[in-house]
Amino acid sequence: MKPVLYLDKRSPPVRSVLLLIEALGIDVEEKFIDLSRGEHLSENYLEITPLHTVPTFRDSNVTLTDSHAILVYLCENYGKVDNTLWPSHPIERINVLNKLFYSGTLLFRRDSDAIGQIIVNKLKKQQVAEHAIKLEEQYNILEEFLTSNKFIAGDHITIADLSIVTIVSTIDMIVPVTAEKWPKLHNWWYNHMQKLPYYDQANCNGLAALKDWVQRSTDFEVNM
Ligand SMILES: N[C@@H](CCC(=O)N[C@@H](CS)C(=O)NCC(=O)O)C(=O)O
Repeated sequence: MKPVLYLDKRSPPVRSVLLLIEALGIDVEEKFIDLSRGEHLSENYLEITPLHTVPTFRDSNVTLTDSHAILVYLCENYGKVDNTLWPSHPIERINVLNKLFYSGTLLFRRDSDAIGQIIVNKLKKQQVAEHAIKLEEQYNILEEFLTSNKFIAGDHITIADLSIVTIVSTIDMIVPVTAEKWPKLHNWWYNHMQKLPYYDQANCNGLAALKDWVQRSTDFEVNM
């Protein structure tokens, strides 16, 4: 039986899993959970995950409810032995894990605070600007990471890059990533991540749909 991915492609964590699925060529069954219609709160979905979040991934004997765990699981179970997206060397691996935790606990939190409140509370321009300050701080942090390393967790692309790029591309609708202010981050995103052969397919459709949703919720001019 194929593994099942419960998803709404507007979600950045979902899109990071889709990037990896494309990168590894994994065949999954997609089940759409429409967040805008509240399907994540339905009784059926709550039985699958009490967290009522997407993505959720189900394989023969596991149900995983966190994108970072899913990324690791897919590499370990569906990746090639020499899969550099999830390096085998212990130091390289812990560096990737460290950045995945940053992505999940801080970067995504800032992103979802801003986007979630715009959508739910219909924030006005001035209130969005307050979030922008915190988002810029995250770009500064990422700029630091990319000053020490060419990629987020080392000298080559890993699942940490796949996790973070979907969030950066989402935040960009509020604070555009400019080459003047964040040259390394800009270069990483435009010249490396956007050039991945599976980037458009896995990230761009869901991102465009999220931008539409956000634009309909605020008077702030979203960067399309
Ligand atoms: N840490 C989780 C976060 C997942 C998450 O919060 N997803 C959001 C969409 S971006 C969601 O499903 N929100 C619905 C809710 O919280 O009820 C992950 O990375 O998978």
